[in-house]
Amino acid sequence: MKTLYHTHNVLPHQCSSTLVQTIDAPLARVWSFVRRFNEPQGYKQLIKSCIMHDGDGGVGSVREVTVKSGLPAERSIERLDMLDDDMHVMVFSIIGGDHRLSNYQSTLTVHQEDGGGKTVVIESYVVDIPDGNSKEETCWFINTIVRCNLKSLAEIAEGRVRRR
Ligand code: A8S
Repeated sequence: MKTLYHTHNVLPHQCSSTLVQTIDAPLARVWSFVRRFNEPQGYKQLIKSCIMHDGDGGVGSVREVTVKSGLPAERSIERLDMLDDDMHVMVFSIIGGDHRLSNYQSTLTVHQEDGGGKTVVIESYVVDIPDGNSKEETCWFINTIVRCNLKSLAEIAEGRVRRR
C-alpha cells in the first residue's frame, strides 16, 4: 500500500507534505541511487559533498552534507533511521547543521507502477515551522528542494544525465 509509510502525525507547529515523481526506469535501478545514504550527491544536485561521521550507510549512520553556494545554509548533519531493501523504504532525519530546519524527517518509498516498466517515487516529510515563518513559506521552501531532488533522481535513473 503506497500510503503505508507516508501517514505522519503532524503537530500544530509542524508542516508536512508529500511529493510524487514517476520515473521511466526499473525500480531496482531507481532504488540503487536512493539507498546509498553515504552518497546523496549521486543524485541530489544541491549537495556538493558528503562525509560520514558514523557508520558506512547502514541504519544509524550519520552523514554531514555540504550544500552548494547560494542556499541559505552550508551544511547539514543527517541520520539514517530506516533502510528496507525489500519494501524499498528509506527514512532519514536532520539532526544538526547551520540551517533552521528542526525535527525534519523524510520518508521515501519506491514502487513499481502497475503495467509498463515505470517506477513511482513518493517522498513525504515533517518539519517544525521555524519561528518567524509561516506554514506556507516553510512547505514552499522544502517542496522546492525535494522536487529538485526527485527531478534529478529521474534524470539520472533514466540516463538523461550522467552521474557525477
Ligand atoms: C534533502 C532535503 C532537504 C535538504 C535541505 C530539505 C538542505 O540540505 C538544503 C538547503 C538548506 O537550506 C537546508 O533530502 C539544508 O536533502 C539543500 C542544508 C538542510
